[in-house]
Amino acid sequence: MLTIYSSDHHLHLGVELKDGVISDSFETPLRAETVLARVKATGLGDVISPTSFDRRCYAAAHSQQYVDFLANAWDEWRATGRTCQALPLVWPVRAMPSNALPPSFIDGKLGFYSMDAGAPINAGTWAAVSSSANSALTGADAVSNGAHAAFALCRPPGHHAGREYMGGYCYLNNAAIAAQHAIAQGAQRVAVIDVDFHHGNGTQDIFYDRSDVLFVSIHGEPSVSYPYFSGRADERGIGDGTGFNLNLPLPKGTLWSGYEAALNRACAAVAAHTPDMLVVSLGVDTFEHDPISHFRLRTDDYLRLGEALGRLQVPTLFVMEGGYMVDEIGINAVNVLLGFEGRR
Ligand code: OKP
Ligand code: ZN
Repeated sequence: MLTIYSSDHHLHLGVELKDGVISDSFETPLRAETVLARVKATGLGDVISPTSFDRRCYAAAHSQQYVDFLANAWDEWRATGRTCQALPLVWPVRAMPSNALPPSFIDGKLGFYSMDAGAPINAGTWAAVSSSANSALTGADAVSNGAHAAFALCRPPGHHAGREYMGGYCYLNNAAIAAQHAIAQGAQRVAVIDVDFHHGNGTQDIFYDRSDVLFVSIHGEPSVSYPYFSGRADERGIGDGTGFNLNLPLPKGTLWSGYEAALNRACAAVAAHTPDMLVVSLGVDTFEHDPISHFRLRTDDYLRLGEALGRLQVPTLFVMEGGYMVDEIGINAVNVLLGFEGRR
C-alpha cells in the first residue's frame, strides 16, 4: 500500500491548555515520525510526497471564508504585535445570536472559527495543515485512479474540524476533504468510517445533510468523553442525509469484544451503502495505554480491525488521525494496514 507523507508537519508544533496551564501538546511531531518509521520497517510499500492542490479543494468541504481565515490567521495575529501562539479565548455560545457575524479583529475571528482552545496557530501552522490536507487529496487521487488502498500519513489530524471551525488539534478536515474530492472525481457514493477514540464531530458536521457520503463513527460516550457535545446515537442526519450518519458510542473501558460488535455494525452499514470508496479516519488512541483516551484495545486487536475493514473489499483511503501513546503508535497504526492487506 502506498503511503503519502510530508516532513512539512514539523512546521506546526502546538501548545495545550491542560489543567489550567499551557503545556506541551500531546499532538507531537514524533507521532508522525514513529508511524513513518514503522511503515518503512514493515515494508508496507512506497512512500511518496503529496502533490499541491488549490485551496478550492479544501473549500469544497469547508467554507471559503474559513479556509481564508486559516491561511491568514498568523499574519493577522502578528500584525497586532504578538509573537506567542494564537489561541481562541471567546466563543459564540448558545445564548448569543446564532447568526453572529464573523468579526474583523483576529481575536474575535479565532473564537468565531473554533470549537475550543485546542487548535493553536503559529507561524508554520498553515504550511503544515495545507500539506496534511494535500496528503489526503493525493491519496484520494491514487485510490480514484485504481489503487486498492493508500495511507495518508496526515499531521495535524482533521476529524474535529467542521465546515467552519477548528478545534481538538484539527484545522482542515483531511478525511472529509478527501471524501469530497472523490465525489468530485466521479465517485457516486463514499463512506467514511471513523475509528479514532474521539467522535469525528467535524466530519459529521460536513456531511450531516448528505446521502452520498455515509459517516459512521465508533467513539467514547459523549457524556464522559471529548468532544462531549456530539456523538450520540440519536444523531442520524438531517434532510436528505437522514439515515446516513451512524454514531456508535461505547463506554469507557471498552475491550476488543465490545469494540468488535460495534465494528461489525459499522461495517454492515458501510456495505449497505455500496460505496465506490471507503475513507478510514484512523486514530489509534483506542489503545489501552493511550494517555488521553479510555478504551482498552491491544496491539493485536489492530490487526483484527484492519482485517474487518479489508473484508469490505472496497478501495480504501486511510487517513491518520489521533493516537498519543507515541511508543506504540507506529506498531498499532501499521497493524491496521497490515491486517487490511492480509499480512500478519
Ligand atoms: C484529537 B483526536 C481531554 C482533553 C481533550 C483534545 C483531544 C483532541 C483529540 N482531557 N483534548 O480525536 O485524537
Ligand atoms: Zn482522538
